Amino acid sequence: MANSEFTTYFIITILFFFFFFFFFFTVPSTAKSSNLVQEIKQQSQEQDKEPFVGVNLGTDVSDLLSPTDLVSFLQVQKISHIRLYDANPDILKALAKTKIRVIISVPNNQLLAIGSSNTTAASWVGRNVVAYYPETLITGIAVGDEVLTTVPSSAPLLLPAIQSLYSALVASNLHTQIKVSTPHAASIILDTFPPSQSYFNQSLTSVMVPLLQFLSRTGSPLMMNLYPYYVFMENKGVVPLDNSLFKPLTPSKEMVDPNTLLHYTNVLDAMIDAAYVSMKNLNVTDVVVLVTESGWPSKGDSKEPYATKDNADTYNSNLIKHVLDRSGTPLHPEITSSVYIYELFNEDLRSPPISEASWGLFYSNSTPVYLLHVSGSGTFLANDTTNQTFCIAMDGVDSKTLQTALDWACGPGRANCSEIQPGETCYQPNNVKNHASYAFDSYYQKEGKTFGSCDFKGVAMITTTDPSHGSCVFPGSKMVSNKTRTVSNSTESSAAAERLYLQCLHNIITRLDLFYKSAYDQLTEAKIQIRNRQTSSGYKPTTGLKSEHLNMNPRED
Ligand SMILES: *[C@@H]1O[C@H](CO)[C@@H](O)[C@H](O)[C@H]1NC(C)=O
Ligand SMILES: *[C@@H]1O[C@H](CO)[C@@H](O)[C@H](O)[C@H]1NC(C)=O
Ligand SMILES: *[C@@H]1O[C@H](CO)[C@@H](O)[C@H](O)[C@H]1NC(C)=O
Ligand SMILES: *[C@@H]1O[C@H](CO)[C@@H](O)[C@H](O)[C@H]1NC(C)=O
Ligand SMILES: *[C@@H]1O[C@H](CO)[C@@H](O)[C@H](O)[C@H]1NC(C)=O
Ligand SMILES: *[C@@H]1O[C@H](CO)[C@@H](O)[C@H](O)[C@H]1NC(C)=O
Ligand SMILES: *[C@@H]1O[C@H](CO)[C@@H](O)[C@H](O)[C@H]1NC(C)=O
Ligand SMILES: CC(=O)N[C@H]1CO[C@H](CO)[C@@H](O)[C@@H]1O
Repeated sequence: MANSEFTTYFIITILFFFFFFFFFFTVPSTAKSSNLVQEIKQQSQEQDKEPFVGVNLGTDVSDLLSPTDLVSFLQVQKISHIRLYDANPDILKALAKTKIRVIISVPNNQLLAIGSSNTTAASWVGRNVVAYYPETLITGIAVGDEVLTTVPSSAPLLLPAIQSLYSALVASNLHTQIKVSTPHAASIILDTFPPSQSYFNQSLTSVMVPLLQFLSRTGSPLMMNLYPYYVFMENKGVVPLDNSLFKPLTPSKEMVDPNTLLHYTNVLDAMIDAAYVSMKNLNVTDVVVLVTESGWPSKGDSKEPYATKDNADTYNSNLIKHVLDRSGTPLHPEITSSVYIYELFNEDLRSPPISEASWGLFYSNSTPVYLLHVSGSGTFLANDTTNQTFCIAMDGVDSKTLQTALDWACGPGRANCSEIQPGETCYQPNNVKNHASYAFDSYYQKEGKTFGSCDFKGVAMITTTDPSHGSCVFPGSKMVSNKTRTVSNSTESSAAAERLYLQCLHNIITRLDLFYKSAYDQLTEAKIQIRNRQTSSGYKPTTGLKSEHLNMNPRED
């Protein structure tokens, strides 16, 4: 980071501190020994065993929400884990008595002070941890950020700083609840693909060996900032975009590790396994990888054509599903790494390139940058726009096939098709595609948008664009309908619905059989494919992927 940029950031941080200090000084301090706190603590310890998705909270934002609004926003979005790049006292105060767990950070510019004095480390812990815990559920201290690659001159201070902070936690008897570690750039690992041949840059061995031994001894995670985006950008032509975005791949496109014959369907898993292999090379096998940053920018200049909302949406949606699926990695299916998405808000104050200001899931006013597709993954980010998905008919499907699906939806599918009857608000345009879209969406919403309820034998697709038009409001839309019905009109419509139902029924009886049979066939076919995939091993490996400096723009807060 350039000096001037750093200075700007520093000044802004100071300003924020002052701002929050004066305005939120009056937040009442809370009683330490309440039952609620005990309860929350217990719950948090149980929940911490499950893999989770958290978010990074960078504050280079011109109009950041106030700490209390921020915390309400996190709660509404069901965000339960955050990482701060500092130990912002007002945010920590506002998090009190919530179930939100937080990793706080020692900025790189404080390493010198903390690494060279046990007293400074102890007072840092007193001021930033003991003062808030357990009302605020601090779960970890990230000491510096990408120190070994961005400020190598501070490398000798890293372990002393970590150890002093740990000692201070021990003195307060908080070392079992709060873990100390340090986030690394992916570039400390060389030869990421195939993962089985990865190793830590040997120039760093003298730091990595004692660090890993510390992590192992204290049950702390190896923190890694892993960006398939940069791997893709620097290895275009070698790493397929789909592979970076967790999209399903044809077997020929999967990366196969020639030494282990493990199949890698996505770059992130390969990067995580590379970390496990690198640790094993240093004889450390009991340290878990925690992904402290991962994400995809939604906007970039002409040099970053893949920084689009669509790709960012795909990456982050698939990332969330991948973590919550708990399927681990090919090498360690039993361990699913938790991931902190980089990042919650677009940080408009970050300097160019444009992508630097475009990693957020939300704009700073808390409106979503794009609509994630994570329904079916529990409640995480549920009140984002994730519920505003619609099911519509695909383009380019012949009308006969669509009609069959439409008949099924309005008949046995029990979709509410009253609005697509003649004279009703969604009747126009009067074509099978429009009517099918309405019926599909009705069915999809009625089924709670579960996985598979928007398929209709492959002729339906999920969209985040509200298909409502004119006065026609789709079932999934939150728009308020403008129409006012008279009694006679609604009677007419239910009569019409009945007519349609009867009309459909005779088609259905013959077609239903076909529908289920074909669904069954598809299922059988899929099962056979899965079996084949598991037993075959002869896929051609992708050529070796050299992991250069993968994280090009680390934060240095
Ligand atoms: C800090 O304390 C540890 C033991 O807790 C000790 O080994 C180390 O020498 C101390 N460092 C300094 C700089 O005082
Ligand atoms: C390994 O680390 C050293 C020291 O930080 C650095 O100079 C070198 O470029 C790194 N090697 C690679 C291949 O990244
Ligand atoms: C790891 O263990 C092997 C076998 O015990 C040993 O030869 C090697 O030196 C060890 N490596 C490190 C970094 O401790
Ligand atoms: C069907 O949809 C219409 C219009 O949205 C609504 O008035 C009606 O109550 C719905 N019918 C059922 C059975 O849900
Ligand atoms: C989103 O949809 C799910 C399932 O339909 C529902 O349980 C949940 O309450 C909805 N969330 C919001 C915020 O509407
Ligand atoms: C409802 O009416 C308002 C004002 O007439 C219009 O702006 C809005 O688009 C209408 N909504 C729908 C769903 O038609
Ligand atoms: C209701 O029906 C009457 C006559 O059948 C028609 O004139 C009127 O436009 C209808 N209203 C709506 C909202 O469709
Ligand atoms: C971003 C967003 O849609 N927020 C909404 C979440 O849900 C609450 C209450 O249901 C609304 O008030 C927010 O506007």
